Amino acid sequence: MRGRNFLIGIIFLLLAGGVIFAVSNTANQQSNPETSITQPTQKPVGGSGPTDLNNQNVKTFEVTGSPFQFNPNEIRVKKGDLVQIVFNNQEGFHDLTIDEFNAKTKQIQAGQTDTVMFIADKTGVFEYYCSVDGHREQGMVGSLIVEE
Ligand SMILES: [Cu+2]
Repeated sequence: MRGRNFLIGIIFLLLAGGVIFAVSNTANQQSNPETSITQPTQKPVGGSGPTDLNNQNVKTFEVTGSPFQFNPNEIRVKKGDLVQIVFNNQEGFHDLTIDEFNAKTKQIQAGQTDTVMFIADKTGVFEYYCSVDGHREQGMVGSLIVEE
């Protein structure tokens, strides 16, 4: 009689353990999609840029390059903004450079994309340009306007 109770006890414990395991497993599965949704939005940061994105106001711009212009050729931000420029090269061989913020994409072929990030920590009008030989002189420039 005692042995039988013991056995029932063991079985009960195993069942209870199995139920707890199953419950915690489904709980994990339910919370997983949430974390995989929030993670990408927290790290759109590519390449060389500041890593502490907390409390930063991220402004993202898509700029396309072609011979010999940028579109748009004017970007307006506020001082302190974390600026992300996604440079899409449509035609030719180009980059996007802003000397004052040490921002520079790779020089890329048509169809390629590169992204730079920087903090617009000073006000003024700054030129972004293509640093491939002669392109700046041919008008491949734009204005980054940082307002107070
Ligand atoms: Cu160029």
